[in-house]
Amino acid sequence: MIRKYVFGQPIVTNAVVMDIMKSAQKLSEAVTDESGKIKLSYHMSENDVVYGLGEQVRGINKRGFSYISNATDDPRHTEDKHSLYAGHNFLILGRAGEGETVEGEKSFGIFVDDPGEVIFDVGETKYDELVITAGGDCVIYKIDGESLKDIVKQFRKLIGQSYIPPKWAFGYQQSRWGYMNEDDVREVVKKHHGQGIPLEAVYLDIDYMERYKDFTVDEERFPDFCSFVGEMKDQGIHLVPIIDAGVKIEKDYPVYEEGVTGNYFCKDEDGKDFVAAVWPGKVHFPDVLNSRTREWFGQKYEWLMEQGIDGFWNDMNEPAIFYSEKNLNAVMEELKSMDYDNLDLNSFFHLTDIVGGLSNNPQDYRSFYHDMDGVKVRHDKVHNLYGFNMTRAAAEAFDRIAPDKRTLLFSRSSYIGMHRYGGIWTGDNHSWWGQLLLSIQQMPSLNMCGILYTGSDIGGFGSDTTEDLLMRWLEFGIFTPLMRNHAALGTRIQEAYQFSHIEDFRNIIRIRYGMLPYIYSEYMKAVLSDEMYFRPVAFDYPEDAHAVRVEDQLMVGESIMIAPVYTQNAKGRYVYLPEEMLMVRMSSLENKTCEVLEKGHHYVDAALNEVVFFVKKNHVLPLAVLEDGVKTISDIADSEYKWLGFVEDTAEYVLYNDDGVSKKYVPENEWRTVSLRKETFCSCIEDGIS
Ligand code: MIG
Repeated sequence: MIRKYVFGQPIVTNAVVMDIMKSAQKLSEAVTDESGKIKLSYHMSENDVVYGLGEQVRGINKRGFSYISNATDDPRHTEDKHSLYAGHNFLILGRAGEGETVEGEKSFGIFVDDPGEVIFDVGETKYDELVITAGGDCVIYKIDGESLKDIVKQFRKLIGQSYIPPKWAFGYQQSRWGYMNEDDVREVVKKHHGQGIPLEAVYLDIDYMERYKDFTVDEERFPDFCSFVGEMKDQGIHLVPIIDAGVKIEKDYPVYEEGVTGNYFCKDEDGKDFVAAVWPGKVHFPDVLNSRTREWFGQKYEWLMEQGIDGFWNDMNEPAIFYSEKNLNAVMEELKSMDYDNLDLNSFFHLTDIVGGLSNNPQDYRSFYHDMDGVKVRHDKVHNLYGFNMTRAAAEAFDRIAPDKRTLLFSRSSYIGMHRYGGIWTGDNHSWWGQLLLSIQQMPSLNMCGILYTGSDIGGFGSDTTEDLLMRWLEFGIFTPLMRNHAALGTRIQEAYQFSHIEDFRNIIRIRYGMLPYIYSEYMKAVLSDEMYFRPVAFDYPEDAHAVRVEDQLMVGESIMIAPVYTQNAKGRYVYLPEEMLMVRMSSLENKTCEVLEKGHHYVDAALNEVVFFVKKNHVLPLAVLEDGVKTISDIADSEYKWLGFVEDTAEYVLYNDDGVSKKYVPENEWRTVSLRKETFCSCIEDGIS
């Protein structure tokens, strides 16, 4: 059951799609404090668990820290940070059941629909208290359910169906900030495909543009973009260009000129177009919270689509600000007035503070305005909606431009509701082992919020990766819907073919392709039935006290559990099995062993080149049959499967498949059910049952 409570005069965010009557009762745990903010307080018993909050730092159980929804371009995702790129204001307070288990019926979900700053103090100030602080104008939804899964499902119905990318977007994708021209891209394709490593897409980062201007292509680097897109298509490769939020201020640049004359940009206090600086230098921000602007900005993507582009990533849309014109002027004035012949320590630190504080400055976010279809709103009140609406602008345009086709789209910043329009990637992580764990832990939290098409920069974005880190990260990345290797300019090159054990990389990436029928089926079923593709182990085993504490294993789809290795030099790891399962160890699609392990704690070996996962009892999964030299998804016949599984009595598997590009999704009553019986399924792998 969902109850809706309205405080003050909330802004319409479009986070939810269901019309719910507001509750006649008051939300008894809510109080309004002196400053007009709404505070919800809950006592937590020792074993209560808190799930959710989407893209955030720290563990699956969020208890013990506070998290602030305030979309921020911060490339160091360390444990002391309170905000990353998004506002995902949904959590579940999982009430402790008997022993240390988690009880379904007493647990509940809270969604705070407030696009300004919201603080979730999950037992940081007081270990036994959960305190949520929101602005005075907001809507709060409280969800009761039978189980953790049920609470999520109700929430997901409330916020609407998740985005579905084209099927090719489930293939392996390569990116790097630093591919400068056609030849750089050609080489990436040639080296992957030439080495027998499947590859589906190459990303174009900011350097494809002419001086970082959105919807332009640099003619020296890409002299005939349209035919280059075609040349890549002929090899099965999709090019995915980046689009940034800021529009460069430059005379005669059509997007800028149209934006000014059409009155499409955010305004400052004086009603002038607000000036900030990002990659292109000085920019204006399209006011994507305005429907007219959304239509205009979205339509700009058409120019690239006409040249054959069918995927985009939206960046810098917190929106990130390197500096604002106004603040920079003020800081420069102050610097000039400083007596730098005689800087004492206080003034020196003040100097570094004001210079360092130029970027993403809260004061700047309070100094520009949106026109939300007739209502003037100061940006900070709706800050977390910017990335959502930039992405919505694009998605709504795709519906007009190519209504029957799926287009790949994902964003850096997001708010709940954006999951209907696109996916997200988890931003600028680092090539650190701890960030691999963070990525594992973010996945189920994101799925709770409806964000299913997601993944992290595999290998790590910032810092130099290492061969073993990339290998382990790929072994986890096999399971993330977005499987993209991406790195920052200036870091060590990290395409799979750059390392000595190319064969292992080839094998690992081929395992992903072998598992595609499963990954795609499970993704689509999760979307079409409002379920989670990645789940904390406790969601499937709430009555298991050990399962409730598991922080580094995930349920993936209906049949399997994964326990990725995420530490340096490990030759394996401890795994907790909440029931008897079949352990599958693969060093390649062709080379696998299976062993039934009983419920309990195990030390499981996993050599650097091995993927290990666990199949639940009476569950199976389809594996595609891959020929040598498969280059892209389209090289795989999707009519013939092998079945891998643990059949003690009978197992049924619902296989979903479709053409992968159109929006004709197969209705539930036509999903294909495959039954396997023990008598016919003798070993853990069956060949060629189609
Ligand atoms: O300020 O476009 O998160 O993926 O490579 C950096 C360059 C801007 C941030 C994105 C990253 C991308 C980078 N961008």
